[in-house]
Amino acid sequence: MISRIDLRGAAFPEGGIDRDLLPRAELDVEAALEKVRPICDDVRHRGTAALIDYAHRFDGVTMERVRVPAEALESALAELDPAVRAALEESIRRARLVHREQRRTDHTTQVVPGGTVTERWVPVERVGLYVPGGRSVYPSSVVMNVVPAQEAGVASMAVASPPQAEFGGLPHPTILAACALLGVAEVYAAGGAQAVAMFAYGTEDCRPVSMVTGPGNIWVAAAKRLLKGRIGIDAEAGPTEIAILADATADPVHVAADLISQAEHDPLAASVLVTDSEELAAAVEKELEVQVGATKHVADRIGPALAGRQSGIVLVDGLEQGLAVVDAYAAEHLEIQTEDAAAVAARVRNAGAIFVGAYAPVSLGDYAAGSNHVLPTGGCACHSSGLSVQSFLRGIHVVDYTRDALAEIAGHVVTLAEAEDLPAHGAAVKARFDWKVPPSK
Ligand code: HSO
Ligand code: ZN
Repeated sequence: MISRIDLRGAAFPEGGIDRDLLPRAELDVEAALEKVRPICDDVRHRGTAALIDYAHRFDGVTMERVRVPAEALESALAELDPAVRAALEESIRRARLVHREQRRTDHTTQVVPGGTVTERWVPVERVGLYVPGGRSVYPSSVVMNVVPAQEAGVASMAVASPPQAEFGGLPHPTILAACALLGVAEVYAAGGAQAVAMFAYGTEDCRPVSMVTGPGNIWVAAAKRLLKGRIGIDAEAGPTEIAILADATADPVHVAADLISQAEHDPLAASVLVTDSEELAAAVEKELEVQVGATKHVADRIGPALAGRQSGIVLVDGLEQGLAVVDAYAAEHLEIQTEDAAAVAARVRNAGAIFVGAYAPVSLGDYAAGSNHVLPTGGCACHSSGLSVQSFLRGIHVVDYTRDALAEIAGHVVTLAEAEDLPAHGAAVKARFDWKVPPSK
């Protein structure tokens, strides 16, 4: 069911191993761009009318308005299963605890007497948060998007989620309930590329936003790529990934269960085990057979995800090679199930989030660890981080120099301006002194 990639005995180059040797899903966002471009243009020009047409075409929904009325939010919350409500409340409480402490404080550096640079952290004024619908109705993703934005101090935020035919053209009721629980009153029944375009360009109902975050399918990713620049984005989310670095001490029952857990999201989801233990690999393979049979979404997601070329068991010679492999892979989620797991985790350079030891499964992070579950996929963890308070802040440099402080550096500024053949740059400094200032040494 799951393939093996045997890297034992392979040379591991100094600069890290070649990513292409490792399994990974291929997602052709570039090809999707051509399809989403006319949709985004249409929303730009026809606004709400275009959104209503696309809801009909893509979601099979006939609706009159895109903005979700306040009463629908209130009744969704009133009807929410009390156990789900309690779990969401605890998830929110823990996420707030963690994200609140991520807030940055402004910092002033005195460069010279009279010359300071302050880095001032300012939240983005208005953001649009996309929450998928259809196969993946995740109220937990509402929490993971809204909490960091709120803790960053974002003043205005709107949520969009696809209209559901089953619920009279509204987004799924648990999504609405989660919004109500978090105090988000501006919600739109819009999905896919058209929802991102609504946020970017604005419509009669929806004021344009400065930034769009949240996971989504390939159409959402393509619209984000297309509109990036006009809006800020968090990342182009791809199919979810779990990598597990495990040795002979790991429990194959846990390892198999965790590999299956993320395969449950998507037939393109990736589940990768990296181990130096042939025995563990064999036991996990056996355990997968047993557990997969007992799970719900076998045929449509778990089966194809585990059998796909994006998943596999990678055999390595030892821990050092295992670390090289997981660093090259840069997984969205990385579990460390080895002896002395915390020490091994501390050596990992590239991962969206790291889960340490036997009692920190990815599912915990998905819902209620306090960490964020909107994380970089597709190897982007080698350069990007998951959603956090920081994602919604901009650091503005505030430069404040007195006359004397400018005079002191004026000579060097003029010299560099001349070296770059930009004499007007130098002149802007000279003009302040009638150029009586001697160039500094
Ligand atoms: N594992 C997904 C998030 C999620 N899991 C939502 C369950 N619900 C991507 O990090
Ligand atoms: Zn998940």
